Amino acid sequence: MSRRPTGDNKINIFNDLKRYLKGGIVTEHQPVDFLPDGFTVRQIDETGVSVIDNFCSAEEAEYLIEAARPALKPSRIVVNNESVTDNYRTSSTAALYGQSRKDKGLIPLLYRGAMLLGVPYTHVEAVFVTHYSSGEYYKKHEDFFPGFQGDRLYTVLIYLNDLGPEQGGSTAFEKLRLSVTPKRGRAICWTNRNPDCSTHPETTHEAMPVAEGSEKWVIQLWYRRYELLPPATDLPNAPATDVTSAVASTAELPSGVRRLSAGIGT
Ligand SMILES: O=C(O)CCC(=O)C(=O)O
Repeated sequence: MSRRPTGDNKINIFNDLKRYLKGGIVTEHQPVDFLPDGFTVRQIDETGVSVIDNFCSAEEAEYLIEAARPALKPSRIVVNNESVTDNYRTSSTAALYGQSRKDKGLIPLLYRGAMLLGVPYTHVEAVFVTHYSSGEYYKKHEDFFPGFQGDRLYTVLIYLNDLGPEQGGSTAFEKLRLSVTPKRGRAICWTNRNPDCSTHPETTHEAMPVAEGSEKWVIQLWYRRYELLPPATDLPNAPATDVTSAVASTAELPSGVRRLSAGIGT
């Protein structure tokens, strides 16, 4: 026998509707409501890498570059469990989100990455913006640490500026025969480690040298299987937007994403 809704239920639904029309159901984690116009997810053939155009807006990218610029320091890598500067990676890096600094401009991006990957945004590692000047690069590496099982499940790499085909700075995956040209707002993401702790060695990648007179800006988000950072307080409001194209997929590779016949280009 079906039960008629009670008056109380009607009032709750009405209140929820009012809150929704006023700007979304208000939850503690509201910024996830906002996706930039043209946010589009595509899988790149059978590579396991996805490309997300308009992962962030031009305004967000510009803001993050300027927030990072005064804080840049030589990038580091981990060798024998020690964090060192080395010719293997010649870029500069600024910490934007971690224990000591939580730049709120980054939080919507943390939410979007978490939403795509199905993990809470609090599982993200400290977040860095990386800047490459002319000639700078990061040689072949993986984003997981062999032998350490509690680490990075996923990488989301976000390009904050455009580079033309002659300007170098692409991200090259030699084993996957894949090269991605930086485009402002574009992200690429992939899995480093599976739930059974096995790794994805095919994701070896490198940042190719940036050509004379050019520069490159990126953000790396690494999500782990456990919480690393407590939730942020005083979250920013989601900006108003018209989402003209929501999550979509197409067989065609977006411009600047190339499968390589042999070797790696720039
Ligand atoms: O800048 C890139 O294209 C790749 C950066 C990267 O692989 C890293 O920071 O781990």
